[in-house]
Amino acid sequence: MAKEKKSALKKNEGVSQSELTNSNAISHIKKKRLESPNTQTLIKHILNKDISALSRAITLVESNNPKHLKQANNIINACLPHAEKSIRIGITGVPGVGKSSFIETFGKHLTAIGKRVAVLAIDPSSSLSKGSILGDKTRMETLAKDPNAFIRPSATGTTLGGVARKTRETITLCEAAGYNVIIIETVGVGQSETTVHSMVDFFLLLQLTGAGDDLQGIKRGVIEMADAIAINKADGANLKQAQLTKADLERSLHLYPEKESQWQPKVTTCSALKNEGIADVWQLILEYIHLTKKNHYFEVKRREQNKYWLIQTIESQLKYDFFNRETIQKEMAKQIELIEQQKTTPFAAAEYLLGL
Ligand SMILES: Nc1nc2c(ncn2[C@@H]2O[C@H](COP(=O)(O)OP(=O)(O)O)[C@@H](O)[C@H]2O)c(=O)[nH]1
Ligand SMILES: [Mg+2]
Repeated sequence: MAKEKKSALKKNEGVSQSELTNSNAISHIKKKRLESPNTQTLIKHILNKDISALSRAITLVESNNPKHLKQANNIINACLPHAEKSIRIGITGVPGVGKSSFIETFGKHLTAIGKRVAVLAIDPSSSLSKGSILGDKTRMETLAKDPNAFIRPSATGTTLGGVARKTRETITLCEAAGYNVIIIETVGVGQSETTVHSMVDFFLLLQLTGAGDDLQGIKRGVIEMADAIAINKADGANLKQAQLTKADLERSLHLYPEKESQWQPKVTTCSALKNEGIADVWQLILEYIHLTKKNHYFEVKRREQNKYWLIQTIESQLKYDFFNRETIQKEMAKQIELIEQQKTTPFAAAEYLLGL
């Protein structure tokens, strides 16, 4: 056994081989691999719908290396004129409601009718729990194999803002690569719904039967953002209850103020597992697009979103630049100490730091 191990030809099945290889060499190769593609070649291949070029460009967008970011910016600028010809859909709902299962069935429906679908995810918790990504990948197994679908697990980042910016840029890249339906999944917690809402045309909330809003942890704000609510798992013994929940929700939606889009949010039932009611959701979205293109809300919203992202990007860049300055880091610590000793106030300290 010991002798066998020494042979270069021996392959250890199921065992990581990395410790047998020079890790410096690996990182060198990885670096080269990331650096080597020429910007113009990448752009050309992305516009030719080449998935590996698209993936590589997204990796550049997600990188924190300034050189990669510069290359990413050049690619995005070249892609921009080719983007925007898509329908962007945000999907939210509490963990376990069936978002991934829904996207799998919905995505298959879309590719079957000739659409090219890109699925992105915003999950601020994904850097903490890798489990959810793994779970999603297996739930979208058939869609992942579909040549007309592209699934990209969520970018990891230190802040939701960072992840969001990367997702925005990834949308542009996907659109330039010819994907005409972009689906963005978010977990139903925290701020991520607002972020996703600010980058999509249509916002879909998945709900479960029975339980009230409070029980499902859905905030009023999220219901207000929804253009449609689909009650998932409307199958088997659950079907009747789903119909009741639908009527309930319809009643409560009427109490919300009219939307700027002039669209009356719809409630529907579906089963991602049984592929029932899925095509209806797509019909709803088409109705919405038809209405908002006719009343021009569609373009207005996209323009507003662009403005929002401009301000957002400037704000986060300014903040980043400020807090990363060496003098600020040094002086900040001093000022905090002075505040603790009650020798200065937070406002005076802020004024002092901003003036440096
Ligand atoms: N009965 C039924 N179960 C479903 C349906 N959709 C999803 N599920 C199940 O609900 C669980 C959570 O689904 P998943 O797609 O991972 O939810 P996510 O956390 O919202 O992405 C899984 O066990 C699914 O098989 C459905 O339409 N009907
Ligand atoms: Mg999921």
